[in-house]
Amino acid sequence: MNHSDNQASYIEPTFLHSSTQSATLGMGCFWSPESLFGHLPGVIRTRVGYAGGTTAEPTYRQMGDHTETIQLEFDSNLISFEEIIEVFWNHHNPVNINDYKGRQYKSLLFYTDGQQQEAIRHVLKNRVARGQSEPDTEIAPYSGFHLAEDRHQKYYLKRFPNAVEKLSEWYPSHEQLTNSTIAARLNGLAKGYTSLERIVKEIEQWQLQAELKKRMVDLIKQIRW
Ligand code: MHO
Repeated sequence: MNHSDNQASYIEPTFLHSSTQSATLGMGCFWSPESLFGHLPGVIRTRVGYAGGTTAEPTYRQMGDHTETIQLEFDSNLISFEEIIEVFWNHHNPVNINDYKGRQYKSLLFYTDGQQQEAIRHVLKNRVARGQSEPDTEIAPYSGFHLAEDRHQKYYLKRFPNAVEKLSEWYPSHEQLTNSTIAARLNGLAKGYTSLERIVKEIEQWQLQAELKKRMVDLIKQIRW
């Protein structure tokens, strides 16, 4: 195969993981939490969007009764839903003082099934046992997700044009960049949650051909931040 062929298909998350779950979370402006979760090994994909409301076709300017949310796909063999929600509660203040921006910045946690619901109960119980207060988070069954505009996806990564330019060799479309695991990690790096060294070490563990991993590492080492 020619090296200029579309290599992105080789690193689509579904090729790497067998046991995937999703989580959808609201914790204020969605830019930072996308970086936060994107840096965690086991997280396959991060996307930002609007959820929890009834307004049809929400946009950033007109999200109606929706909330800014992050949607994660993760490999539950590598990181559990419980770990995800510990990170969620440890990294935002769920109290929405004076209903600031209405529902836009609500602390919101969705579950997709009974197991996730049970995991939430368990984490809440442990938190209370540790003396932490009951968070003022709305907990609800998952009811859908509206993908936000491209400019909001991987927001901090996009502050670095050279990173976006280098990644476009592997991920030519917005959609591919949005869905990319590497872009999620680098979005975490752009916000200071991880280091290039940690990302490289993680890539070396991935179940991919050695040649592809080498090319991927070479590419991200060329990025000028
Ligand atoms: N930091 C922005 C919020 C953007 S976030 C996508 C602001 O100060 O308005 O809600």
